[in-house]
Amino acid sequence: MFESLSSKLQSITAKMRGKARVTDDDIKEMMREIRMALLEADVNYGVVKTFVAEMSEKCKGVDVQGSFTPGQQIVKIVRDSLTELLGTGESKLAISSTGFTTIILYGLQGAGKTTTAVKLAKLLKKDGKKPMVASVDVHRPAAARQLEVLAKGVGVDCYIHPECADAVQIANEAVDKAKYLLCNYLIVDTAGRTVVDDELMEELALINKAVNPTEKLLVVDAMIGQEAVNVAQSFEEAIGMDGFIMTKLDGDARGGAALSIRKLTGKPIKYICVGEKVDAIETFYPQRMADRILGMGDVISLIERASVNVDEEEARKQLGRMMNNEYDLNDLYNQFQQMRKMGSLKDLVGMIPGASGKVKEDDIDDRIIDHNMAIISSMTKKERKNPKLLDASRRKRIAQGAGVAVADVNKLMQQYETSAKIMKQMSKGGLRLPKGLGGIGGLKGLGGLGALGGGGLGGLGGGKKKPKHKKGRR
Ligand SMILES: Nc1nc2c(ncn2[C@@H]2O[C@H](COP(=O)(O)OP(=O)(O)OP(=O)(O)O)[C@@H](O)[C@H]2O)c(=O)[nH]1
Ligand SMILES: [Mg+2]
Repeated sequence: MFESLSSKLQSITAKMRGKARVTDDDIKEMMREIRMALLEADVNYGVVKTFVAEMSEKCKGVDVQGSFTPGQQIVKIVRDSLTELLGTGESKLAISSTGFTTIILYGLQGAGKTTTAVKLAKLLKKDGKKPMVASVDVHRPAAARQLEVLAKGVGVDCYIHPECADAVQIANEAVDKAKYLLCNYLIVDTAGRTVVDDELMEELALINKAVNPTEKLLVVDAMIGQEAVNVAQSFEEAIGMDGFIMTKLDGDARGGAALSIRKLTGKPIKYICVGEKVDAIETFYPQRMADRILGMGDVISLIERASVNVDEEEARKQLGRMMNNEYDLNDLYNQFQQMRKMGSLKDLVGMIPGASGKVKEDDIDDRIIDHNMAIISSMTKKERKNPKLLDASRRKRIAQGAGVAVADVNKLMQQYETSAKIMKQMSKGGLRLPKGLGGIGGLKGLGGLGALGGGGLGGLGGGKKKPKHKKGRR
């Protein structure tokens, strides 16, 4: 996410951070570099101009006597300004006082509405709510079924009426059905449209009236860049909007849309989507995003993801086993499984402070976890319980069974040993995860993250390039 902008801003701020004295020229030079980086990331010109001007003004007041160096203070100014640009505070979803909250999702064709409807429903469900999704897309024949299939996959109620061609009627039916099922959230997925299609815009206005939404959210594809601002303005004029859900931030969107949209429309980004999977949605927190862009990592998002996706019961069991020094390959297998649930390794690495930039995207191959799981699956029960049994001939057999090279089996065993060592240290109370991961130790849900310190992320390399397995690599 925002790789190019992020790496530029990181190197600009790194230069500044160490400075004990900062001259006016230093600040001028930094502002020039920041302006360039933002423009290259496709941030709106006007936004960049005011942003940089305001920031320069704030830098003038830097206190040379303070407990932080001027360089550090300036980095903090950059971070705060970026946070402000992204929108202050968390943009919470509004809740209806009636106890029945309706959310309508609209946007251009292919923006990700249907996928997002289900992602959002899943998020609400995890939060103990009872959501229902409904499709009022009567224009694309397969649209309603697409929603139905996705909703079924996450165990969320879904209302569709494929035989009916009247979107407003379906919207009314969906409201009735959701209330009948005692759902407290209804998420309405609408047909994709182009902004120039007046007929579809009128239909949307009518659906809007029928549903009387608590939240009108525009789903925008980050890849369309600054055009998102025009799209937002058209929808705002036609039916109004309360905020954005920005999708496809996992792609090579340069970030311009996310950084410009709040200032130019005054509307907050409420969620961001970072992948095709139903879990790839996050509440948008401006400060955390600013920190992620500036390479300060995003440990809090990581923690949240871990605590939502990691099976607590499983984590507790593993912790107990670790304490008793019983950590074996079954446990490592379970850790891989937990990591799978947390999402893609690329996303996870991006959230670890200091890790982005040091680990190259190309070196991260999500298939490595599958390979490792296949290797462990090819072992006998006895071998999994007692890894010491794994001599050369057994390793050869396992490699053949898993369809990998013996070297891959060896690598996994090395990772296992590192993990086991860490577990042992933890059980003695003297946990020291590899540098940079220290902050993640001590989390609840540690069962899954234990693998990050040892076996899991240690094995990031793989796939196309033969990984150079450096010790302590994250
Ligand atoms: N990489 C990535 N792909 C996404 C994301 N969100 C959606 N997609 C993909 O984008 C494509 C379109 O998503 P849909 O949810 O069908 O989009 P839609 O807005 O409902 O499309 P229409 O109903 O045809 O207007 C699908 O292939 C999704 O898997 C995301 O955050 N990241
Ligand atoms: Mg759709």
